[in-house]
Amino acid sequence: MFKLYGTPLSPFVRKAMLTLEYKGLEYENEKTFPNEQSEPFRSISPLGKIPVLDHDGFTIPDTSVICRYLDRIAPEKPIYPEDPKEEARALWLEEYADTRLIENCAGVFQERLLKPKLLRQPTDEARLAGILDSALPTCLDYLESVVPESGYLVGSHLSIADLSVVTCFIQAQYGDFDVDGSKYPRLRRYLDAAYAAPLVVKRMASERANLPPGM
Ligand SMILES: N[C@@H](CCC(=O)N[C@@H](CS)C(=O)NCC(=O)O)C(=O)O
Repeated sequence: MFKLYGTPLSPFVRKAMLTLEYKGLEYENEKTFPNEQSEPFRSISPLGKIPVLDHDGFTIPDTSVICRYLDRIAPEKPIYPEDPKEEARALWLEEYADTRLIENCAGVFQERLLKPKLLRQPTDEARLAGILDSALPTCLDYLESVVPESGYLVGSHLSIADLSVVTCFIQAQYGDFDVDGSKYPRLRRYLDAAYAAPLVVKRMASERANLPPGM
């Protein structure tokens, strides 16, 4: 049995959930928030981060490790390309999404939605402007240069690259940010196709149905 510790509004938890769901693996979600300090949680997540996967008592943190593990034990719908160069490319895009892209997409989410609507804290307007005017456009320029005319980010199948990138843009959507198709036509087409995929439609419907009050 699989149990995933975390909260679905975390982009990393979403990435792990999308992987489990893509592979048709049933799981329970153990609601756990970032910075959970309890000793049992810290013992399975030494960095204090979500998500953590529990597979029949075997626990492992970090989505890069979790997704790879899931791919090894449920290889039917592989998310890591066979071809070494394609795999390297997919791993790079995962790394890019997990660092630079999420920093900015989650920043928009935090400043426009989480802080003002849920935490009742003021928006850091300078931070938000820096993201929207400079940091995020730099990411979008880069992605526009690597997204294909159609299809998946790498090769001819969905891969860890798609799961990692799409979860970031879903996060930004919660902060009322979406990609302008007149500036980034390829990325826009790619995201439209991703958002229409049953896997993503289902995940987003589940998230929206469980949004905390005020969000
Ligand atoms: N590299 C980790 C990142 C996970 C991560 O940063 N999770 C956030 C929530 S979205 C968190 O738990 N933050 C709490 C902290 O950094 O202390 C992964 O891929 O799972």
